[in-house]
Amino acid sequence: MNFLHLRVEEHINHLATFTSTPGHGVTRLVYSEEDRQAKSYIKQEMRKLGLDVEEDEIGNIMGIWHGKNPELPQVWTGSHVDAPLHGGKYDGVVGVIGGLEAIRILKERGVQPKCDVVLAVFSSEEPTRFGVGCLGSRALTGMIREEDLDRWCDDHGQSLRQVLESNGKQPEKVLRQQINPAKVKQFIELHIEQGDVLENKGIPIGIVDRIAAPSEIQLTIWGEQRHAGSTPMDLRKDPMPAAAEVILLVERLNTSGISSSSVGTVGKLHVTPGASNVIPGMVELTVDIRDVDKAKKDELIMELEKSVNDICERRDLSWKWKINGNDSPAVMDVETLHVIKQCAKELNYPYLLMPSGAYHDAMILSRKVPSNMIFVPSQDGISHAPEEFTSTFYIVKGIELLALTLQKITA
Ligand code: HGY
Ligand code: MN
Ligand code: MN
Repeated sequence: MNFLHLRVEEHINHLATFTSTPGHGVTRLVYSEEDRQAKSYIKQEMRKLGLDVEEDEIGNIMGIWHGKNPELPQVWTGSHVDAPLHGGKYDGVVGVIGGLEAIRILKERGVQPKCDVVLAVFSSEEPTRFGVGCLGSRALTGMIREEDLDRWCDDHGQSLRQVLESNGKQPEKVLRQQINPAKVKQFIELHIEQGDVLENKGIPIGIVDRIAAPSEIQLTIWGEQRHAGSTPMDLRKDPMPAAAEVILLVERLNTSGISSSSVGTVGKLHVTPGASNVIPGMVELTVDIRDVDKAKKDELIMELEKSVNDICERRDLSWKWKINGNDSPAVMDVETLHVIKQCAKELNYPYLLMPSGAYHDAMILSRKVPSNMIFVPSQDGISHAPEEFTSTFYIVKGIELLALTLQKITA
């Protein structure tokens, strides 16, 4: 066990203590106290490593390692530290501490990069709070519109604009703080695979060639709130059975053969008023549908919306369909993908070219900057759960590959 292993474990275990559900996984909602603590830890570690630390209006953090010629376009690496509800210790964190330790490796080797190397912690990668993910990287790539500040709300009805203002931030500035693609030549994100392909094949490294994109939809169905006992079945306008039909439909459409690569989940269901002896007046559910094939994903969503209309019409219910996010799949940069392959060969690390079923900040950054991802295996393919685990043995391999790749593309 060498110092790098020890530092990786120290970072991961320390960051895991910043959770609002201790003992039940890592829950770290954006702009929560735990999110603030995690970011403050990373800023401290960046400063200890001699990086210049900056923070922007939406909470992205950039640790800058100045290169010999600051005029040259920068190379960025990094990921996120926010976590879903009862998530794991590794999602996002591996890319942040991995970037930190990769920079340390290069510094200890006496490497002097030609251009700046920037370690980024993107704010709000998880959709947990606002229903759509990657807010930090969307802000940096100019993908947040004025109306989004008001339409993206958390479960308390607080809009992104209101939460930013209550954190002393200026929402208008969020709309203007984009990176200049001419000044950033590359982004590379180290991340856990969050699936079981690498583990099943016994391969330590994944090199991502494309990223499936999500569509995040909020469906609200209204009925009539009535007594569960005295209301005859034929007089009910119960939104719950309608929601049940929709939930089954999401599964059926994604196993129907319309697309061979789509997946669909209803992860949230909120019933109002939520009493056992009351016919609900309102049901809200979220639909998350993803695919590497944009046309097929659009077809699935159109099909689903049409069916929701038929279900609600037949049951005489009203409904609202709110698309929070509707991203296009991302293709990774081919030129740097070959550099990563070359480096993996040099290190004698077997690797697999593969798609990512999960989305990442690299999906958003790739709209403006050539982007790539390096995966390390997830034990049993588990992620977004307390059982999420990736051995330090694999994380260190990912860091060494990231370090060698950064060294080559900044030489
Ligand atoms: O949902 C995702 O794919 C990412 O973990 N936010
Ligand atoms: Mn995640
Ligand atoms: Mn992630």
